[in-house]
Amino acid sequence: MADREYTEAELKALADKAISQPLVRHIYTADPSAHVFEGKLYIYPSHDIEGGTAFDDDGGHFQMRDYHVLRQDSPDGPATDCGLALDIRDVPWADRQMWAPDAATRDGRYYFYFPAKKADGLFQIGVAVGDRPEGPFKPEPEPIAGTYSIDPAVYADADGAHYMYFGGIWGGQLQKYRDNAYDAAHEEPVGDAPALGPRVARLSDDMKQLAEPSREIVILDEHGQPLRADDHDRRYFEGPWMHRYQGKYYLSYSTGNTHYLCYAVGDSPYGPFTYGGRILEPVLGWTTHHSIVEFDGRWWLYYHDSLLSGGVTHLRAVKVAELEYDADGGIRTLRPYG
Ligand code: FUB
Repeated sequence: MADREYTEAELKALADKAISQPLVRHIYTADPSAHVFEGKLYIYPSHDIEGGTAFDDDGGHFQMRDYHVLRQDSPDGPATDCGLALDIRDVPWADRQMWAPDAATRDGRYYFYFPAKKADGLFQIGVAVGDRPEGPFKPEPEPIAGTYSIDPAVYADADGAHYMYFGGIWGGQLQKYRDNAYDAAHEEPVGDAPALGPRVARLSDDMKQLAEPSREIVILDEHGQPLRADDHDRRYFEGPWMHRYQGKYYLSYSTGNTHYLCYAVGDSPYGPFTYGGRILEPVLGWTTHHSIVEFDGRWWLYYHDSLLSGGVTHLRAVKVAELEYDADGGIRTLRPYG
C-alpha cells in the first residue's frame, strides 16, 4: 500500500483486521531489529519523527535524529521504552537521517550499528559501544571503513563469527556503487540484467571494522539464475536480515517499491540464496522492514506499519506476529490485515 491519503473508514477497517498492535504508542518506531540478549527481547528500531520534509523517492522525509531501544519479556507481552540510546549530536561524522539500526554482542559488550548521512550527502554505517543491551552507546569517531548505503544487520553465526549485511537502493544509494566504489552515474540495473544484491562482510574480532571487503550477495530464481533487475516483486531492495533455521541460512529482505517482505535460502552466510517466497504482504505505508527472531522455540516476525499515524509513511509503529514454517522449511505468508 503506497503513500496516499486514507479515509477514516479505510483506516478503521484495517485496524479492525490487523493481526498485531503497536509495541509502543508514545513515540513512532520503525525498522525493528530484534534479538534475545540476557533472556529478554531487545528491539532496535528507528525513531520516526515529523521532520517537515515532503515525501520523495529518495526518502528525504525520513529525518530521524536519535534512537530508543525497546525491551520485552516475551514477544506477546508489553514493551518498555528503555530511553535514549544514541543521539546524532554525539556522533561526530553524522549529519542527518539516522535510519534503520541493528545491534550485536560479544564478550559482554554491546555494539550498536547505524547508518546516517554525512555532510557530503552520502550514507555510511557507524558503530557505537555500550555495556548494556539498551545502551547508552558511545559512538566511534569515524564511520566503519568500507561500509556505505544503509540498513546494517549483524548476524552471529554458530561458530562465533559475525557478519554485517547492508545496502538499500534508491534513497539508500546502493545503486551508486559497483565493486565497493562509488560513481554518481551508476543507477539501478534494468530489464534482464541481474538485480543488485545486498552486501555482506565478516566483522573483525573487535566488532568495529569489516574484516574483509564486502561482497555482493546473489539471489537465484527457481532455475538457478540470478533474479532479474525488472523482477520487482522478488528482487532485493533494502532491509536485509539473516537467520538460521534447521541448518539453512535464510536471507530475508524488502522488495521496496512492490512492498513485500521476501526470503531466500542458502547454505552459507555469503550465499548464494535461492528465492523462497513471501513472508508478509504489503502493510499500510510505503516501507517494509523487519527482523526474525526465535524465542522459547517459537519464531517471530518484527515489522512495522503506518496505521498508528493514519497512514503517514514516515511515522510508523513496530509490531510483532508469530511466524510459521512448513515441514519443508518454507515460511508461511502473513497477511497483516487478515
Ligand atoms: O527508516 C528509513 C528507511 O526506510 C530504512 O532504512 C529502510 O529500510 C526503510 O524502512
